[in-house]
Amino acid sequence: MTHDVVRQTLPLLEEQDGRDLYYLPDLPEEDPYAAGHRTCAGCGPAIQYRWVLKAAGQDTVVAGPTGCMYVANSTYLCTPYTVPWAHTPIASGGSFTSGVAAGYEAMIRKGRYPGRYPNILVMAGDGSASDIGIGSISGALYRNHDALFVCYDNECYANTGIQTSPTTPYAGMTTFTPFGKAIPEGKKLPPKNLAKMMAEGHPHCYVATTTVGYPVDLMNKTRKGLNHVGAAFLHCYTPCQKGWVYQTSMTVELGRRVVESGLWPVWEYDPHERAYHYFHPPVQRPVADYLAMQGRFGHMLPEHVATMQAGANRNWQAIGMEVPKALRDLEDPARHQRLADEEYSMPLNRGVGA
Ligand SMILES: Cc1ncc(C[n+]2csc(CCOP(=O)(O)OP(=O)(O)O)c2C)c(N)n1
Ligand code: SF4
Ligand SMILES: [Mg+2]
Repeated sequence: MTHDVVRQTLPLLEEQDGRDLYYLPDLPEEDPYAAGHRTCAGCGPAIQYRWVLKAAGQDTVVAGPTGCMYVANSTYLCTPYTVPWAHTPIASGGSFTSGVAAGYEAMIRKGRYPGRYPNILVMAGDGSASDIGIGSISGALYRNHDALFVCYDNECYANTGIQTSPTTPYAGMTTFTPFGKAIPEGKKLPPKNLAKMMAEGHPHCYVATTTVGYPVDLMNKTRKGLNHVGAAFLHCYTPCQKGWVYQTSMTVELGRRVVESGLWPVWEYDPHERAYHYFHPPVQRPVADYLAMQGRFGHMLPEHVATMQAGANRNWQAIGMEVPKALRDLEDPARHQRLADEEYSMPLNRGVGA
């Protein structure tokens, strides 16, 4: 006799007039990622882990490939997880999670697991999801296992000493992309567009991008990804305080500025409509407003800032937004100084004590 697999539907949080994209007064009380881990102060991935798991709730099984969020969260006999969690090798986040999903399906069908189908997710770093483990995640998406595959993107291999990864931005300094006379920008290549690769390559999957600057957006996309019957991929921007060198309190502010400067388009791909839905931020600002907050960009010369602005302007067009003349003009290197000497607007008071 086969048994039905009963799936859960998580309710979405309200987004009123776009305001709640920023603020979430009533977070769910449950905390499957509790206090007591050892990540750096202001760690973006830790914020993302907490919000994703709050959105997923207690009936959740989570996997974590090797990276900061494995090492800092799994000291012997000490863990912040109040739900089942497993470490996987860095290349195996996708295949391990496929196995968990297939295992629960089979056990429920055979009557060997009495509960509902749990929320199954993996949170892999950018080194894992966009590089070493991309094959196993792509395979899991292609086979359409019912699970959520999250990439927490701190734009470097942080745990092994801040080395460059495919998602490290142009001119982002890492220990493997130092700047000097031969290569003054540090990193020459643009970042790999991981989320678009996943959406274009697996058109039957729910795919979305988000940042730690938008808690409601992040939590709702987590729930949409888990509610989607089949595979879903979420790409989340998560600043790394240690690797990027910025004021500890600015993690969430960076999560908004990266969007407002056109460097991280926020969107959702709907597999039923086969269409992208882009978020159009109410503020458009120069890239220098974002770059100048971080030590990893301090070496940039005027031509590098101008190159970055040209890329951001292309992104604005790609998501269907006008590029204001003031931002077009900033494609001219003559409009810039060395980044270390650039002026930038101080963080706005958004009412969250920044
Ligand atoms: C096959 C393999 N190669 C290299 C490593 C060494 N290693 C451990 S953690 C890590 C960094 C992972 O980077 P990422 O996935 O971006 O996570 P982060 O450390 O940034 O959180 C590396 C390279 C490994 N564990 N396995
Ligand atoms: S090095 Fe970066 S990603 Fe790792 S714990 Fe510290 S802030 Fe978080
Ligand atoms: Mg990383």
